Amino acid sequence: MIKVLGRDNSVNVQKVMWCAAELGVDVAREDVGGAFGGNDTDAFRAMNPNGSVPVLIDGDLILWESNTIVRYLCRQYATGTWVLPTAQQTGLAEQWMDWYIGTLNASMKVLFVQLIRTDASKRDKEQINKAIADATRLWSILDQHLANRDFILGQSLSIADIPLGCGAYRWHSMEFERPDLPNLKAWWDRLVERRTYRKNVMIPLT
Ligand SMILES: N[C@@H](CCC(=O)N[C@@H](CS)C(=O)NCC(=O)O)C(=O)O
Repeated sequence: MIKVLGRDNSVNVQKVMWCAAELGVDVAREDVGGAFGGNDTDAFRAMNPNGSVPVLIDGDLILWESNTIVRYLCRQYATGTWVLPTAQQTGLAEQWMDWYIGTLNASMKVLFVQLIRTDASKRDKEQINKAIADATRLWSILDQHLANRDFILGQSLSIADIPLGCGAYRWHSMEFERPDLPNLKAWWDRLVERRTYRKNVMIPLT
């Protein structure tokens, strides 16, 4: 069976677990990283020299980088609407996946570290306000894109929704004054309806 190494409260592990669940692929997850440790051993670093989670093991294949793992799962196991029909659709899906990890993730990470991992007395308000402003500007881009679509590529959930969907849980669950982004909220509500999303992504923020 496919194995995923990584704690369930990691946003990057959540991408992989949610994607596998949507594809109907059985995965055995092992707690590694964070409070569980185990990601700084020689054996782990032989698999992923970065010492980070997730790591996926599928037969002889060992893969790290969450977006890459999601793409691999899709290429190898997708059926039905999860098979992207054209290079154009694949390009658009990957654009949104990489936009999350390469652009939006920076401000989301600051918010997460400040609001979840830092004691209230030690928070940096200036950093928080800047991160809210940056993230708002970026989530607004997705909000506009979703004005006439149920999901990021259109009618069906796809890998394009996976990284941003994981980030959207954090955006809608952390405590701060959130701007009104109705299309984004409606899309997030559609994700929350899915049992796979609730089970693999909506895990208490710690
Ligand atoms: N770009 C990598 C980032 C991986 C990463 O930073 N993972 C974090 C968890 S979200 C990690 O391993 N942190 C150390 C730990 O959990 O001990 C990916 O997308 O997989």
